[in-house]
Amino acid sequence: MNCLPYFCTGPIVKGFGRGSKELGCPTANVPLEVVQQLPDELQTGVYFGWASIENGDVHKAVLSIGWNPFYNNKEKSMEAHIIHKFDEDFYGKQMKLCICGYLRPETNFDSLDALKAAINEDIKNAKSQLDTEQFTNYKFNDYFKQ
Ligand code: ADP
Ligand code: RBF
Ligand code: MG
Repeated sequence: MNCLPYFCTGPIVKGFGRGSKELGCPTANVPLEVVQQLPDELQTGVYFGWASIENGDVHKAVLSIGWNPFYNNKEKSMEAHIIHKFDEDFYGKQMKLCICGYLRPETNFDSLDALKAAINEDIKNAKSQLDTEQFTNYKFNDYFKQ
């Protein structure tokens, strides 16, 4: 995809409240306006990249962009699971993202367990991709500096 890496930012809003956190996979959601500004070439699907909160440390992340076929959402959404253990929630804070690469299309699953397993696989793939020379340098991009 020509538009990658793609840098964007937005405040963190309440998501669908489906208990992603309870699944061990909290996802920081951004407002619809931010989703609507994504370039058309950025097809829906699961991505890996880098993320920071309020210009803090830059962490690895997996992102889901689209309509979540498993839940049949009406609105397009973008949510990021940051691969880091935070001590508290950060609703309202500013998230910066560098979307680096595409992992797979969004799919429907037979069960929540199957979705969870796919997400765990995504996290594994994201970690190893972001450790490669092609993607590791974006962590230090000026975009993440104030
Ligand atoms: P919601 O439906 O409101 O998005 P989630 O269950 O997806 O709720 O939890 C998301 C919230 O959890 C985020 O907005 C953020 O404040 C918090 N959070 C804590 N740790 C993380 C993390 N590692 N990645 C993403 N969000 C996290
Ligand atoms: N939702 C889907 O319906 N299909 C998917 O393939 C899918 N993949 C995801 C991959 C990642 C890495 C993440 C963080 C979320 C994904 N989601 C997907 C969104 C998921 O349904 C949403 O985070 C729920 O809130 C989880 O309970
Ligand atoms: Mg969420």
